[in-house]
Amino acid sequence: MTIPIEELRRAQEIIAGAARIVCICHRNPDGDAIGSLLGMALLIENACPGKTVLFQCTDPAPETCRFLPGALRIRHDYAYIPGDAAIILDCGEPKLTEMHETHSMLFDGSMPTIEFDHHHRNPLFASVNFVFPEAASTCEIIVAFADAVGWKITSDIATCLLTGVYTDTGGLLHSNTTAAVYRTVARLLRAGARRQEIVTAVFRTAKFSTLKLWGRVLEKISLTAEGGAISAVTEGDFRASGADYSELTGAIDYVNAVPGMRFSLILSERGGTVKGSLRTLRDDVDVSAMAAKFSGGGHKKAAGFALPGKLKPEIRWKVEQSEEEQGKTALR
Ligand SMILES: [Mn+2]
Repeated sequence: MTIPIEELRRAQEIIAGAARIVCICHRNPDGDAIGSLLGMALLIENACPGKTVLFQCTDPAPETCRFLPGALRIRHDYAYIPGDAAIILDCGEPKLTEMHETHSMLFDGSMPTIEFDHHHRNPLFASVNFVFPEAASTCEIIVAFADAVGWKITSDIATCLLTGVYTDTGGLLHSNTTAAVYRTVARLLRAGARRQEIVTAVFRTAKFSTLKLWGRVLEKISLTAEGGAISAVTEGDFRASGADYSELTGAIDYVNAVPGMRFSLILSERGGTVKGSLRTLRDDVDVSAMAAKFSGGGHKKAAGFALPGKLKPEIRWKVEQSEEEQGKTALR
């Protein structure tokens, strides 16, 4: 991935010309959203003293990411002032910010915006777009950008950015873990990224309520004739386990582990919406196309959608005769 020089120059102009810069990531943020939000906000604060940098997300950082520097500075009350510029991170489309209706100035061209993203159906909605679908994470793009403009990546910033690289590659295990990803990891470790802090907080910590919720997910897996491993969690499951919605993150990788399946799906009930998370391990299945049928999106191997409604269980029973019984029937 090479950062195009013309876009780089325009982005620098936007940043130089703004007194306040608001960094925004998608609602219900994952490690890459939080890592890229914090990484970018701290990079600008360091490189451009005197500028006010706002950390904005509709939802707070998930608990697993609260150890990151700056995580507690995230607010959800951004109010536009003329002269502001925005940097939008890890958002495949405007509505993922959940600010598309309340803050139309972000998307109608009335304020300068820069976006960094790696979702392949991104409609390039910002004034300057750094969208690289071949990147495994948004954090990877930010590392390339910071190095291209010559911004210093401190140990704190490297820790934020490595979190995004790790979470979007499932701990460097997903098929999107290219040589470029390993190069980025090496770059961040040299910059002082505190790898073990990330491993402990993100991959080796599971709350009691999370394990209880995952137990319910695993208990309810069913396999469909179309080759799907499917599970569902209701509001009742969240209540009974004491888990919040964000604790479902990661459970899909277990559902996706059933051998021979084409895809996996977890449906989860959240207020009046049902969220679907899709994964596949196969090259000939595109789950982002499946998600698109339900107005969702994502990547070829990991995608999601949300539909208004509730979950209704459907149980099917049929009587299957034993071979012995069938034999008796045939003899009569
Ligand atoms: Mn991402």
